[in-house]
Amino acid sequence: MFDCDQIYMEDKICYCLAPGYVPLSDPMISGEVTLTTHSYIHQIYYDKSECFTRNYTIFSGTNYCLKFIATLAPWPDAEQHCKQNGGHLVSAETPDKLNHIRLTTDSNYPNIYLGGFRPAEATDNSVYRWINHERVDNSFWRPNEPNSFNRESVVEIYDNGLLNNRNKDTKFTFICEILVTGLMG
Ligand SMILES: [Ca+2]
Repeated sequence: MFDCDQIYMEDKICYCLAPGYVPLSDPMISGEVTLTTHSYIHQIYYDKSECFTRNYTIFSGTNYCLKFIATLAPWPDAEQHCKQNGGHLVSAETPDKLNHIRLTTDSNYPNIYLGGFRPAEATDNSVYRWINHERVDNSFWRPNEPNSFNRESVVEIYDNGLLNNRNKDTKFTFICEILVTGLMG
């Protein structure tokens, strides 16, 4: 998590608006570095009871719960749906979390959106981040991914359990995540 610049409440949800300062090297201006500010909204935490109320899948010993959404939507609409349900598209920061995501998938849908994207400031196609701004681990990708085919810029989990980048306008099902206070029992 970042230090918070602003915190505000909306309904029962507490949001933190944090800046990410990303150095952009311009090849035309050799040796110079400019700073651009990008805002990322971070949900803070719900009470654990929200996972039950909203019928999310629980993984004991974690501080999150997940839900597979069997609705086909472009990636931005999928993220909007998750936000309206108290969270975000899921971030797979660790191998354990990726395994929990695999357990949440539905084999009827071989392509499922997760909360990974190529940041606008990325100059290298191999740099992807999760919604919470952590780097996507290179070992999670399918062989030869992420590629640069068809302006692909967001992350799906494929039926073999590895990641692929896709064009954000393609309609897929998706997995939402809610963060909770404390660990799930
Ligand atoms: Ca791809």
